[in-house]
Amino acid sequence: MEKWNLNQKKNFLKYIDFYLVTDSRFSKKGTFSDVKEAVEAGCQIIQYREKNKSTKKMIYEAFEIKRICRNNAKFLVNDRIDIALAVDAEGVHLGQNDMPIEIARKLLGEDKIIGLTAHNVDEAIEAENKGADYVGLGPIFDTTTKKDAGEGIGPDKIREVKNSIRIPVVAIGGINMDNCESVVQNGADCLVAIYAVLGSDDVKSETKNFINIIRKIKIRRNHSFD
Ligand code: TZP
Ligand code: MG
Repeated sequence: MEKWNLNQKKNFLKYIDFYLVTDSRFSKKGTFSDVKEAVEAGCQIIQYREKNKSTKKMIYEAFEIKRICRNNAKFLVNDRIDIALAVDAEGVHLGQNDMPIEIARKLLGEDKIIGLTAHNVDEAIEAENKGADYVGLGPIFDTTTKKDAGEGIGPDKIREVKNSIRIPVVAIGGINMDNCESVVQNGADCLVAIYAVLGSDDVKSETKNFINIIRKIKIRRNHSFD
């Protein structure tokens, strides 16, 4: 895997649009197949997220997912700094109750991507001030994928958060093909859709559908700012 520097990292994050988070509960053909298909479709970030697997199993799966991503997608690990370090992943995604970001940054170094979950403007500003590379904002809509996610905050909140921070905003939670337009229209830089992609019959074409619609709306959105 190519090594990169801080500027390359920041540049990469400027142009993200669709981000896949794995979830073996919904996978029809297995997580490796999901990742392969999403990367083939042009997905730029894969986050390995598993809540109930042994560390040994997770290390094995993380190595394999990193291999599948190669130079075509960045590979992050949810929560588990130890696994990210063990497989030399490109970063981690942390929740509000995970390892404090200052400590995670010391362990991982400046070149790694650290994303932090935020539910509101205050948490987003704090995440930026503490050195997060992007904010994962959500849940935008109600979702059953994450049981303790709470109620959807609504797409209007994305604009509020976008107006308060400079780092990219990755929207997550209950996003599907029918509501993703409002998410991007309200300023999201990137979005995650777990069930909408993994629960579909064709991960590759569903990923492509998301990427196409996100890019189309971004072009329209950018023109309307002219
Ligand atoms: N964090 C906030 S909502 C969520 C996570 C991991 C789950 C999103 O899943 P889905 O299926 O796209 O609603
Ligand atoms: Mg977490």
